[in-house]
Amino acid sequence: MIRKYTFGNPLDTGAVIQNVPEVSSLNEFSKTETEKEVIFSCKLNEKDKIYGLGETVRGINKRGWIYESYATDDGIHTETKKSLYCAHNFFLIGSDKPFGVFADAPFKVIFDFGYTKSDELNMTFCGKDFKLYIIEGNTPMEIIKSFRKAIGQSYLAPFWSFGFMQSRWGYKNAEDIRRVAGAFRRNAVPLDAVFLDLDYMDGCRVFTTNEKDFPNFPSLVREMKEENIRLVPIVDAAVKKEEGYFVSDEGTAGNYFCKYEDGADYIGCVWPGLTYFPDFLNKDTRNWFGAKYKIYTDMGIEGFWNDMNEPSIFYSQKKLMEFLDAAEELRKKDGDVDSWEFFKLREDVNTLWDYKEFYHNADGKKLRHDRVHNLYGFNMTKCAAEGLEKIQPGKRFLLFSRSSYIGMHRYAGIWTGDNQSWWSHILLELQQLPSLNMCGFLYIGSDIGGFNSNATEDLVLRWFALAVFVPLMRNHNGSDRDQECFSFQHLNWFKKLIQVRYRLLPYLYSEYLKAVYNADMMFKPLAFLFSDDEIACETEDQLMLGSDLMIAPVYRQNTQGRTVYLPEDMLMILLSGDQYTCTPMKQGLHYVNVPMHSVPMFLRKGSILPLADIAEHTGGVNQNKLSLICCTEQGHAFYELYRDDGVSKTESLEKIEINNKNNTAECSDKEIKLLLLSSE
Ligand code: MIG
Repeated sequence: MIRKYTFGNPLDTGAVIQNVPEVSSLNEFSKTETEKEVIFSCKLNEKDKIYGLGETVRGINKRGWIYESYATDDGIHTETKKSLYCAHNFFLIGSDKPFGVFADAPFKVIFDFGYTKSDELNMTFCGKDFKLYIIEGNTPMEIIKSFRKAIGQSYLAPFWSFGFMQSRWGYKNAEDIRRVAGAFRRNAVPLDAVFLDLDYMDGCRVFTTNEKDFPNFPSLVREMKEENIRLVPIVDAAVKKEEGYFVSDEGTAGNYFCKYEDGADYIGCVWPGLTYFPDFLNKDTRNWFGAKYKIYTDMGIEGFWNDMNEPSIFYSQKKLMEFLDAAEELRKKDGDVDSWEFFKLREDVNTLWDYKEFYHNADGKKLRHDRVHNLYGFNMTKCAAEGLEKIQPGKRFLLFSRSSYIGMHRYAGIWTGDNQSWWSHILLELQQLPSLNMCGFLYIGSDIGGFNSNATEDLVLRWFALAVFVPLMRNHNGSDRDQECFSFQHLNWFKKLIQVRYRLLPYLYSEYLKAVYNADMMFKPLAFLFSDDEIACETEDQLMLGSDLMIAPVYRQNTQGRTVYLPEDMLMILLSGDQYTCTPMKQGLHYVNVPMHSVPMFLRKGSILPLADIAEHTGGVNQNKLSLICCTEQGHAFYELYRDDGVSKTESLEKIEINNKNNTAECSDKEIKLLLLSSE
């Protein structure tokens, strides 16, 4: 059951697409109105847990911190941060009477989850036009499923985008791309895509290519495709301001850019220098910008990542000038500047100030950016998805974005931005997975090895052993030290880990499809399945992947393995390349040894883990030959495999039953050859 409560005269954010009955009051919260804000409060019982908020810092249980939903380009994701790149305003209170909340507002919303007072929840809307949805259900999963149905089916990523992908900010030319691709193929390390960062463009001008360093770009795309490697270019939100550059000219002529209050085009600065910002809240702008992706699809491109769409603004000319004037004033003091004056000056050029400087024309309505800020990345990526659908109807493209709002999950995935090569960020990724799933984002992932800071080999190896389970499996890096697997000592260990990914693909894509079609979560906290088990409910470094498999990656340095909590008897499987071992384990706490080249996972009783043979790219995965690891219960095990063509949007879903009774395996699809692996 969902109820909607409307305050003021809100804009349709596009998040909820189901008709929801309207109510005029809410009994879950008390309400306080101030001049500019509306605050909703409720009491928290000692044992209540709070789940959700998608891409945010800290644990799976969000209680005990204050979060600000306001898309922010911040590359230092420490546990004290309040905002990251996205605005995912859905959460649920898990108590005796659980309920979910979706704060549907395009401006800042503050979630104080027991931060100011440990037994109080306060939700502050920094504006007076919004919708508030309350979702009831008996269990967290019931609540999440109703919410997910209300916001619509999640984006379907192509099968190839579940392959391993390599990226780096620093591949400067076509030779770099060939070198990287060549290293993977020569060493038979599986790979499906290489990403192109800023350098493939001509001076960071969107929708161009750099002819000097990437001569004959389409032929490079073709050459790679022949190796079964796709190239995935970055698309930045801002457009270089430059007469004669077609995107700049068309944008100014068509009134497609955000404007100052007086109607002049707003100018900021990002990578290309001075830039305009497409007004993605405007339908005409969306049609125009979305159609531009054809420039790349005509060159053979099938995937994109949209960046800098919070939007990230380094500075604006206007603010920079004010800053320089202020600095000039201080110069008169001859270096004898009061510390506070100095700090104030340093902090003065910031994006927050600029968000109040420019306006959107949302199909006739003039809206100041800060009032609708959280919708920018969503609408950029929506326009890309809609553009791509017009360019090649019915085709699944890879598309993911850095910034997003709930609703964007129908159009694309996300990656979690500029994380760090920190051990704690392996755990952060794990903890973000279920929170993102709750908000509809299923095609997700973090930069393996960390984007900022220098990584060590053991960190990257351990990170891989988590990433083999995550839909978007991409090693990306922007620091000095190379972190491709061939940059370290033990390429063979990395190879074994990546091979495990390809063995898991039938299971992973199946669990992904199930989550898409059943409005389910691919990754669940243990608490959602073992709600009577107090230890399971507090376990935040293990997850359920689907309902049959538990994952527990190692995320600490200098360890041989880790302690794992089993909420029930399970079968531990250690996969490494084409090798595996199985160990039945009893309910309880165990220390398990995990070699650097191995991936541990735990299968529930009565379940089957189907494995493909190793392949060097997704096209080589034979879905008609599956090896089964069975954890039988009274001689019986079962798995329902979801499968489709992985390419087209038209539904081709097959549901295949795989049964194992008394050591004979059967499959409802007679084409599939089954091989029983021993779980002794
Ligand atoms: O200001 O394009 O998060 O993945 O490599 C940095 C360069 C801009 C931020 C993205 C990162 C990407 C980088 N971009």
